[in-house]
Amino acid sequence: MRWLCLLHRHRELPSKLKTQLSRNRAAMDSLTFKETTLDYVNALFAELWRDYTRRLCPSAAKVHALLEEGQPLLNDHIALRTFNLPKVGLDRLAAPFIALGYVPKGEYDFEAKKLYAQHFEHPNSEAPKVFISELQIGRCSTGLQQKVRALVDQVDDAALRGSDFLSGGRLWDLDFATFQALSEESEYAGWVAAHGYGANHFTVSVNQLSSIDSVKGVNDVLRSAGFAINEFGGEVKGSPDVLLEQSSTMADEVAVNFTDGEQLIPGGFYEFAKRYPMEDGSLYPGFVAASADKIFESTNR
Ligand code: OOG
Ligand code: NI
Repeated sequence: MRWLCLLHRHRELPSKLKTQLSRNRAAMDSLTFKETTLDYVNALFAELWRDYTRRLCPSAAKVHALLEEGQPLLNDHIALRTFNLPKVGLDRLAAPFIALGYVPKGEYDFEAKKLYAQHFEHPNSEAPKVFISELQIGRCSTGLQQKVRALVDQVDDAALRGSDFLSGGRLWDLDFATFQALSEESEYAGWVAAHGYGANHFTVSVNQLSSIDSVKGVNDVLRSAGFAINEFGGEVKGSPDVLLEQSSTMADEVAVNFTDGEQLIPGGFYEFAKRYPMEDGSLYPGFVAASADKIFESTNR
């Protein structure tokens, strides 16, 4: 197989080799694997984007209108949320990304929020990073555990095969009182219970922007357009010292159908990230737990 990898670097194949290769479909598949995978990655993110803008963060279009400068905005990462029960845990959400070549990179613990998270990167740096967190329900009250188990018990395991569920919303029925009870103990638990699966945010890469070069600058543009910026722990989270600066809007208020009627609750938000180079010159690819802790608050009204 080694020769195939070498060929991969040489786009122009001698015609004799081309003929040999075309006889061997497996070899051709392997040759185009990289491009094909990125197509699948893009298709998955397109689906996540469609759901996010329709259901969780309708104001995303306005954010784009304010920041776009000709080329499409680069998405630094998305974030997904879940409960740590085996049927729906972080690993289940990660599986479709791993199948596309994503690799687990960093681990993060959020003591007070009782959350555990991992981030995933794709070998192709054009692919956005993925941040997945899960609520450690064993660290929560018995009441919360019972409520969350009752929701997840409604889920057919087959619903989490493939990747459609990632932008499929809620897989269980929920009444408003249960949402309120969950939110009282854990704002995060209420959010996942109400919205189910979908990108909680997309993230504009501030590095790409040419007319605005700072996260603070992005905040100013958004504020003057009427957006509320997440001020928990300050309007800019992180610093050049930790190689990452971030900010976010406060989540849109969106209508959710509970079994006993529709209610307006916080949905998704938009994030902005500026990455700084490491010693080797490449941009820091990870996350910063202290900053992430404050970004979570974007859904806390
Ligand atoms: C994730 C918050 C963390 C980041 O960029 O640090 C995060 C969430 O709100 O679910 O996205
Ligand atoms: Ni984020």
